[in-house]
Amino acid sequence: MERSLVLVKPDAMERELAGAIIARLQKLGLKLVAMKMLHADKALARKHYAVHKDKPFYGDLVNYITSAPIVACVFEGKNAVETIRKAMGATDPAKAEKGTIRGDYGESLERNSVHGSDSPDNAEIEINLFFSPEEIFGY
Ligand code: IDP
Ligand code: MG
Repeated sequence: MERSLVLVKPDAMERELAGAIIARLQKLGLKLVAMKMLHADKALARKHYAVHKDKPFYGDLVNYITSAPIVACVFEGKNAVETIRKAMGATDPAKAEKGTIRGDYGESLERNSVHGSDSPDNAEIEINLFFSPEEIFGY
């Protein structure tokens, strides 16, 4: 069974959109198997965005995701990664279709409301950064 890590980013948290975003993902037939609110520290953020460490926006990205509390979730189901990526829409909200999370809620490339894992392998790595095995439920 495939899993994906979802983060509700600070811009969406500020606008009280966590529930709306999680509800959209639950309606896709995916199972919510772990969830927590946390204020990520720089070390966690740097690891989470390690694939981008050589990009010019890496520092800003780490500062942004650590700027306020976020909600982290694990969703499980068939094609969870691709299903969530489709529901999120394009990285840049200006290019994301209406009806997608970023198309409807995103404010800018940085303030794009949501993170979703980009592959099943990266999902497992990301999930392990945010959750211990006892915090993930099968039911
Ligand atoms: P993704 O979130 O759609 O997987 P990634 O390419 O993995 O997109 O980038 C991670 C995050 O970094 C994006 O969600 C976005 O907020 C931010 N980002 C991506 N490209 C840029 C950029 O060119 N400038 C500033 N921020 C960017
Ligand atoms: Mg990505």
